[in-house]
Amino acid sequence: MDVQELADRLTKARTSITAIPQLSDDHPGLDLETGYAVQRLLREGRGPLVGWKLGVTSRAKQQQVGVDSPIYGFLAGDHVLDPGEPLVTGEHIAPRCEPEIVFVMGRDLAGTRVSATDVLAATAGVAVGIEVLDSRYTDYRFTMPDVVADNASAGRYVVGTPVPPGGIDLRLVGVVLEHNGEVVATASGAASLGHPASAVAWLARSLAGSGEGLRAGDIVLSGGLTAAVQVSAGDVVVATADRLGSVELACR
Ligand code: 0L1
Ligand code: MG
Repeated sequence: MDVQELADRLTKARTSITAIPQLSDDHPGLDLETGYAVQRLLREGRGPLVGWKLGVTSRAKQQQVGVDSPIYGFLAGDHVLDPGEPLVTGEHIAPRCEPEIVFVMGRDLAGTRVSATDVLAATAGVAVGIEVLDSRYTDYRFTMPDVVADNASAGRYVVGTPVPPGGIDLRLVGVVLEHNGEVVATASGAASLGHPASAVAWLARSLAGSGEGLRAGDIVLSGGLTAAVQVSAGDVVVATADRLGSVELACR
């Protein structure tokens, strides 16, 4: 399998805003390891990483897609939306928004034995965020290795104002997702692997497998807490979390 050629297909799909068939159509042997090898190649030319995203962190979603593990992707500078900056939907293939609890790392954290407690101790702040997912595959048809190769459908993200994590039980943080003024989904932090910090600990342990880790200042999207809503120009999405405040994303 030519991993570089697969990465080139995905980069072309992203930059030309044109969906492609899932890679596994041509390569039924595509496995998760190869998917991550493709994903690593996508980082080239994207500048320094600003952090990471977790995907498929809820048990419901894992069961739905028949896996028992989450996945991760990278965040580069061109994924960031500043607060108040609109999402230009025409820059994406089929954007969808989901609410997340976001971690801002206060110090480096790496190793195969990182726990949720270690994560919380290394966290400078937590915030509510909105992730914009954008699959490069036609009609969201993909296997788990395909979606790993496609950087876990990373599109853009916006983060609210971080607060220190001390004294907040992130499992119990209630989250409300509004789409054009209507509440479309609700959840609590426990939807992400039982505790958002457990999801981040899984990420740190997984990165250790390729000799990487979390660095001070990294942003980590700890996993969508509700189903994602499809958005188009003119829409407004608001994510609100107990103790963490709100973040709004206007689409044009
Ligand atoms: O953040 C995620 O959960 C990405 C994986 C799911 C793939 C998708 O819905 O595009
Ligand atoms: Mg997400």
